[in-house]
Amino acid sequence: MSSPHEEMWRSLGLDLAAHDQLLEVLGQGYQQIFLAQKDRPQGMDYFNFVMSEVHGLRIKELLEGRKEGHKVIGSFCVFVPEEIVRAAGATLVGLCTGADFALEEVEKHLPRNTCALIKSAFGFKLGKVCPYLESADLIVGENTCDGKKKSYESLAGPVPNLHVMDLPQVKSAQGRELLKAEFLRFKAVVEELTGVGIDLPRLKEGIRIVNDKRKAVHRLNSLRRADPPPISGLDALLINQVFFYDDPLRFTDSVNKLCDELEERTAAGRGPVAQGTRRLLFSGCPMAVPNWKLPWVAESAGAVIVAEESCVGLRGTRNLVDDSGGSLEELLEAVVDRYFQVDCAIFTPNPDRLAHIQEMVREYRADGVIHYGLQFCQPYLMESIPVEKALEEKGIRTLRVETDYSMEDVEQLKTRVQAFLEILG
Ligand code: BJ8
Repeated sequence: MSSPHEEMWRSLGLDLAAHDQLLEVLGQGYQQIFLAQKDRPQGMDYFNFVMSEVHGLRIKELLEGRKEGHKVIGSFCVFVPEEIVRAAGATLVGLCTGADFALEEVEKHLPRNTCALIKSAFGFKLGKVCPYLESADLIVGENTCDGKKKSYESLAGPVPNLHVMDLPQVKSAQGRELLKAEFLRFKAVVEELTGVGIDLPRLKEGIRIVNDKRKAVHRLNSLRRADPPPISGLDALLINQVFFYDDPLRFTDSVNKLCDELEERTAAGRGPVAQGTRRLLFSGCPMAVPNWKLPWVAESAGAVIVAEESCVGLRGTRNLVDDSGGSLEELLEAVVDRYFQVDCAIFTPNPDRLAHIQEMVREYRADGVIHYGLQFCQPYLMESIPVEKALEEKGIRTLRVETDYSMEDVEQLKTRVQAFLEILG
């Protein structure tokens, strides 16, 4: 049956046959992983709807917004300051990087030993299946890991509207200066694109919108500290993923409504699992839609994920921007301060991340940590070794997993996760 959005996808230049295939696989995976869960909160209906229309109504909405002059900016990283984008009346969207696509074509541009996340970005572009990429007026790349920074040189061919933001790798005064300079350069690019000059009231409003969105997910995360948590880790991950696509005001409202329901569930001691179920903290590389493999394996094995130390999770959302400044300059400094605290593994050294993982284990009462590293991801795989050592020294059981987006290792992962849960007792 043809989709009501077919014409829109055609106008964006998508490969309709390939895109249909992608949606079919996505739909089947969603059914099997999310809809098959028992006793989900009613508030998840909204997120089911968002996912069912993630390439449909949301794209239509963005395109209609463009007709009214609201530009769309796509990004691959949580270092892109959404506050500046909102201040200019534009919308920031995360770009699809959670599934393999057009691998053969991708490997003509990238070495085989490139992480799946970077390959996915290329695959969605070269395979013409990402309506977000094709709807964006500007795409922002960032010099984070070596893989990403070098791959943007190649991506600039098929993506001429690419702006590359340089980023520091050291948390020093010079590092902060670089971040500030790059944010100011980005602000100028956004102003030119939108024709909007970012002033104090505009930036204040942008900060308010994004802070509210982050506060809503903080509220959701806090509720997961209960035993049993009132929501599965899979559903919470999904919300953290939708964070990157949805209209921010509607998202904030929907998460807060869901949290009202979760508070009631917590008061009634109700949750998707029994009290005393083994609680896991996930830590490591970001999991973009539709990368649900490892959380699905873990929760199917009888554990519950209570938090994510990830850019699609608390690493990406923790810390608000201080909005008390009375001048544009002060607010811009506050934006820089907030982002400079993101403890991505590209920073060297990166002690804050280890401290944050330990803090999260305590706060979320995790019984163990699963460290998730994408194959060929040097920063997170390198960091996983000292992280595991430090956690184990403190008596926190840790399982290091290195995987990719294929389903080939599912059985092996099941066995390893099961054995880990047995060790946790
Ligand atoms: S701030 S984590 S979103 S860079 S998995 S591409 S690191 S080789 S994604 Fe990230 Fe920004 Fe950091 Fe967060 Fe490289 Fe690793 Fe691939 Fe990665």
